[in-house]
This record gives sequence, structure tokens and C-alpha cells, in this order.
Amino acid sequence: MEEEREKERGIMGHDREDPGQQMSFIRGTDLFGYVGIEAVLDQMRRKTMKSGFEFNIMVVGQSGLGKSTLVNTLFKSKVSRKSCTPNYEEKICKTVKLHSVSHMIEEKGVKMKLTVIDTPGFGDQINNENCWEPIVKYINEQYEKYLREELHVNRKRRIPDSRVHCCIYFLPATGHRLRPIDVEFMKRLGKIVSIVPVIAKADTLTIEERQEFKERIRQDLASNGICIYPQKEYDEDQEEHALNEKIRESIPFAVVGTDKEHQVNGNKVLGRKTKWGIIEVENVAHCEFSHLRDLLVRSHLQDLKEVTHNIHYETYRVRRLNESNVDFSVLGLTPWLLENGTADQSESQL
Ligand SMILES: Nc1nc2c(ncn2[C@@H]2O[C@H](COP(=O)(O)OP(=O)(O)O)[C@@H](O)[C@H]2O)c(=O)[nH]1
Ligand SMILES: [Mg+2]
Repeated sequence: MEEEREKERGIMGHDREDPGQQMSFIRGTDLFGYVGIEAVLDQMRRKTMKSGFEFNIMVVGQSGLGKSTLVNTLFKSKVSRKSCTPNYEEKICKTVKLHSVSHMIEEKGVKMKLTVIDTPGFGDQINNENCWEPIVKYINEQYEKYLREELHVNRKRRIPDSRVHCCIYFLPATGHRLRPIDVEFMKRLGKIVSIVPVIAKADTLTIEERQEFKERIRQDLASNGICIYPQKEYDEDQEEHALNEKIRESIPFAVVGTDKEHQVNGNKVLGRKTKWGIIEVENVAHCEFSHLRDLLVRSHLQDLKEVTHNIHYETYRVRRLNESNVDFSVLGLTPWLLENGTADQSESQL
């Protein structure tokens, strides 16, 4: 009864498990006047605008699948060099080489340091055995760098974040099923990074072919136990679950990239000329490029960063600290400090 009355007065939620620590929630409507809590959003906004944020995206797939073109289309700027550029990626690499380029992108005062990590040579050989190894190594090296900065006695106020927040995996538009290399790559990498698979150059398939291909890919992903982003286990609430279910049902997005604009009904649109007419890249009736952009930039960018920090990096951190062969003396630490949690004060970086 008393609880009921408290609820009516707007005071509720006493933590009964810990009587020493009482917590009560007062609904905004029950405040006597304006306090100004909501202004924290403006404060966060101002801080983010001042400092900017980092976003690191990796593209993986055979040469010529349109990786560079797609990233340029996503950010509407030349953030990745295309293979037709002389002296670059022209010849097929014998081994997988990782190559990262950073750009500052600014929109309405918000600054983003975008780093695109390209993986030329992946899947280009006749024998592609272990071609994911340099990629796994690179991803882990970035976690290691971050860990070392975090464990340092004199930590930087803001640790530079070179961790891969998202790996876009390009599937060739064969219309068949996942190939062994796709299964092997995604199985391994899905455990250490957020993978978003896409069907590249989707304009080479008909709408029906795309649908069937997508369905077969989803079956193969499930039957091989491959974890791709967004993972069910990390949905935080009902609302997020509903939104992510829709995404999971339509993954992998069938995308088309371009660096050309065409005139359609008097408007300039990003598109590709095909024998069937102009494919409008940003038109959802033509391809799923917009869904991919919405996911990566407009709805899930912050979530990709959080999943990287809270899940993938955390898994790496726990494993490394358990191995106990981090050279603590170099960091000016003793393992004792770690056991007592003193060094475990990682902040979520923007
Ligand atoms: N049909 C088609 N061609 C594309 C598409 N995206 C890129 N291309 C073309 O494919 C070639 C290779 O593109 P590029 O982005 O350099 O591929 P990368 O090697 O994977 O980075 C270029 O001639 C592009 O114009 C697409 O969505 N559809
Ligand atoms: Mg390229």
C-alpha cells in the first residue's frame, strides 16, 4: 500500500536489495519548476562538436568489387582511392597488404576523423589459404595499442582510437551461395570485429536474383554460426530489438556505388548507367545503398563504436590481462595494481 502511495506521489524504485543505498525517481512532471537537466544534451553536443570523433571503417573483398567506389559514395567524397588510379592497386598484390587513409570530414560543425582501412590482395590468389591472417593481426594490434595506452600510468586524456569499428565484407554478386573463403573469413572475424556483409555491384543481378541470393546467404550465415552486426545478444531493449530485427531480416544489403551524377526527371542523382537504364544509387526501389548508409552513419555509428569498445575490445582486454604477459614494467605498473582493479578505469571514448 505504502509503495502504491509512493508511486502516486511520483517517488518510487527503492532498491530493496541494498537498504544502505536508497534511490528514488522523481518524474519530471513532479518537479516544482524547471531544473534544466535536459541541457546536458546541449553540453554533450557542444563537447562532441569541439573535439570531434573518430570512426574507422575497414573494407574487405576481392579487387574490383567496388569497395573504394562504395566508401566514396557513402561519404560523398574521395576518401578511398579507386583501383584505376595509376600506380596503385593496378597489379594484384601477392599478399594481403593493409593500407589506411584518414580524412577529416565536417558537416554542420560536426567533425569526424574517418579512417578507411583497405585490404588489397584479399581473395585475389588461387590459393587464398590464411589470407585473413594479416587482417586479424591488424585488428588485434589496434586493440593492443589501445590497451597499452589505457594501462599507462600517465594516461592520455583522450586515447587515440585506431580500433576498427566496422568491417564491410564485400560478397561478389554470383547469385549462388557463400564461398568457403567467405565462410572462413566471417567465422573468424565475426568474433573480433563488427562485420557488415554486402552484395557488391548489385546492379548486375535482377531484383529476383538478389532476393534469392540474399535468402541463401542468410541461410548459410545461420548454418555456419557466423556472427554479423547487429548481433541479437547485444540488443539493449525492445525498441532496439525491433529496429535491429528489421535490419537482420534484410541483410546483406545489395548495394551499388558510383562516382557519377546523372540527370533524372530534371534532378541530378547519383547513379550508374546500365543497359536497363539508370540505377539510382540512393533510390530504395533500385538498390539498398541507402539502408547501408543509414545503418553505418545515420542510426548505428555510435552503437558500432560502443560494441567495439564494450564487446570486442573488452574480450581482447580480458584475454590479454589473463594471459598476464603484458610487459607491465614497460608501463610502469605491477600486476598487483591490475589485480586490484586500479588500472581498470577505462572510459568509453567518444
Ligand atoms: N556495375 C558496377 N560497377 C561498379 C560498382 N562500383 C564500382 N564499380 C566499378 O568497378 C571498378 C572497380 O571499382 P573499385 O571501387 O576500384 O573496386 P575495388 O578494387 O574493390 O576498390 C570500377 O571501374 C568501378 O567504376 C557497382 O556498384 N556496379
Ligand atoms: Mg580499392
